[in-house]
Amino acid sequence: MTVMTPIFEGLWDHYILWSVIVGAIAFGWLYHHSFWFTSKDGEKLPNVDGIEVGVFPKHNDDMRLEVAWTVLPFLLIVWLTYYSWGPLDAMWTSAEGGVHGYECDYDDPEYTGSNNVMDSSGIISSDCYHVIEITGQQWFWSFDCLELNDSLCDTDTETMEVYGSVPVLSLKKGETYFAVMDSIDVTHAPWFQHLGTKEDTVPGQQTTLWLAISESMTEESMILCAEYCGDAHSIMAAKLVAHN
Ligand SMILES: [Cu+2]
Repeated sequence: MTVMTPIFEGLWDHYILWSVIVGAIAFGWLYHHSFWFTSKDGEKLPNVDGIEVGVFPKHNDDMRLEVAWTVLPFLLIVWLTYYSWGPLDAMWTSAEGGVHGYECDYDDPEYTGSNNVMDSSGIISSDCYHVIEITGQQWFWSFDCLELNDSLCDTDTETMEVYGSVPVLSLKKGETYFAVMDSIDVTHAPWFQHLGTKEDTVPGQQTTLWLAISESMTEESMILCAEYCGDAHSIMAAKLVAHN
């Protein structure tokens, strides 16, 4: 399974790289010290910390070390925040003139759809977007295409192995959708696997999620629930179809 949104692949690789570097330092240090400072059988070591039974050990610290392991991780966190800023900003862009513009005006004679395009960093931008609704409920998803015509948005049901009867949401490639979401019972979260995005649906509160269906999107992908919501949570599935 691949994530079809290159911004996440870039983020993933970058975070994995830093995890490996930090892991190598932390575990290298740990193993080095574990073996280096092991006493041999019968060896008598000098009591550098002046450890005595019943007496609190002498404080033995190193200011440079304390500063280093506070400042370096802090700088790394600042860097990773900076690095994630662009992708996160694109994921949570405004519905009022953000990277996807404004809601499409279907009466505008110049309207030709979202015409979304992906830049070299994987960020998708659009001329305009379409609004749909997603409702979470124990234990199924409901999709509402609102006023959109069938070629832009369509719903259906289908029987899938393991999951049984699941709803199908069919969206058009090159178009960008703004899902306005709600839940009628507990918290759920649709996870659009190939888009690599998920967002909570919360009872009594509206949340939103951008669904930018790029030309490179896989034809069929899964939507699962990513927030534990009770007995049938694991089979609370749906299918996303990206059509031409
Ligand atoms: Cu759920």
